[in-house]
Amino acid sequence: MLSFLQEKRLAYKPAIPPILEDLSRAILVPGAASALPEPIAKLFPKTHSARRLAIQQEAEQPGRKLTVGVLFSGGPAPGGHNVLAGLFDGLAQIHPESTLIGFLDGPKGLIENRRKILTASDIGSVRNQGGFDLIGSSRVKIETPEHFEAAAKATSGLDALIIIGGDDSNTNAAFLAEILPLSVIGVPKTIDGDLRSSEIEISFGFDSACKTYAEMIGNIERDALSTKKYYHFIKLMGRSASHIALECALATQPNLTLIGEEKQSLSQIVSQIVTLIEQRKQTGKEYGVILLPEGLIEFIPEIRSLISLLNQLLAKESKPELALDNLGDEHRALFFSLPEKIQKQLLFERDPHGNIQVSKIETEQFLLELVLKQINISTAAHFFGYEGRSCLPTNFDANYCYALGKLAALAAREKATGVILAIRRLNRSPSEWEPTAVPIASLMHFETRSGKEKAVIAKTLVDLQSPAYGRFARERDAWKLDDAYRMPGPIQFFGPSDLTDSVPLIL
Ligand code: FBP
Repeated sequence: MLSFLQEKRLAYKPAIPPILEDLSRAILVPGAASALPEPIAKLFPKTHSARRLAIQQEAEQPGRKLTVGVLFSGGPAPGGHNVLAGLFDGLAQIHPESTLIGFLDGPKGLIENRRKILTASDIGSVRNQGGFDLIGSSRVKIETPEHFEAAAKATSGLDALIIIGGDDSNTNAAFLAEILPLSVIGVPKTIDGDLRSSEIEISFGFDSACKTYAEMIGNIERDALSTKKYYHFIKLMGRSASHIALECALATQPNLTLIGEEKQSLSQIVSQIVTLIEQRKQTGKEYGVILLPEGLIEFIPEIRSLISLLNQLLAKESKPELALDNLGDEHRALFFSLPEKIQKQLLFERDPHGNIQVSKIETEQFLLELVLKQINISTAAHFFGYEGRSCLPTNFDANYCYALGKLAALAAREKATGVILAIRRLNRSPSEWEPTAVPIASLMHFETRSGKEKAVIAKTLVDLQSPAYGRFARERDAWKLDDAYRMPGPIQFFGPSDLTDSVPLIL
């Protein structure tokens, strides 16, 4: 049985740009083509010349019965079910006999052709709800000729395949668009906020996840103020980039927030923390709150170089011990100087896309131990990650996702392919949002993954020149000693729109 709030949320009507209200009167028109670097263009002969698409009002378009497949890929992000809802409603608007097929458990289900026709009652049960559970997800990479063949079989007869995923899943989408004789359309999902470009202002899920973490951080700040006894080390999910840490820092103003992109060495980080603790002690404060992004460890220059070498060696050696034998003296010394737990975690299997699984590395514990070697304090370590990935989406994410779903239906009718959907002007009211679509290949670069050079969508890191980082850098010193803590409280769904419709601070 649903909770009272879940039921109330089922009835919420997402706000979307007027142009997406009636898809029979909208079309997509090509804009300027962006020239791609030769090696990328070569990999995408079919879609490299795809143009950015803009939406335009038109006279009523003839309806076309569409059969569209959809899948979630990677970690959950709040709002995903609303992409399905927008897509379902959009397809029904285009033609009442259109069909939406969900591939079960993400790319894995696509390869195995496990599917489910989504009905009005299925969709009705997940409107404005968190999670991806209606059809599930997985992190499987579609890369072998057998995978591509299986995907082609599973999608035969479909007009379009919509892939709702992060950077690696949309990389998959770009390669599928090259070989499948149907539209392959990407939707930017990830709580990490690292799938961004001039067109993709933020991925969906980021807002709800950050607001969940910010609520928890605010509660811890109040606890710290009340009991005055612990230093809380809080690691925040978000993979390599520190967008979540930056957003949460702006929302809660803790005493210290480490930003990976500042690329400090391990000793600089530890001495910064120790200095903070000493200074606070002088003012009589023996407690505090410190935020760190899960990807911090990847940015510490000496560890970054160790991880990159390990990635190469682990891609070649079946046994991690053999990889260790081939580390040079310097890297070996560093590796064995790390706590045993961290050594093991650095060797954990890479994810199917070749990424180190930073969420499994206990960086908060590691830093805390290094600090405790220099100064005596009472500490508590936390990791906020999975708690934020499947919560009820904020109005921002519910609206954004529903709009993306409707845009996906339109893009399917317009036979767009090899593109990722985007909505611009997200910091304004939904009535002013600008739907668009950009060629996925235009977001790509080459990167070493599993020991090989591969074309992948570049992860967007925190820009140290951005206004959001600038504000953080200007204000953070004042948060060190004064306890300027802010408690944003839980996500609000009812009440004044300043509370219910706020947008991510980094926008
Ligand atoms: P996506 O890129 O798939 O959206 O991943 C989001 C994320 O939550 C990361 O922040 C985190 O590092 C990772 O998933 C954890 O992965 P898993 O769910 O496999 O433990």
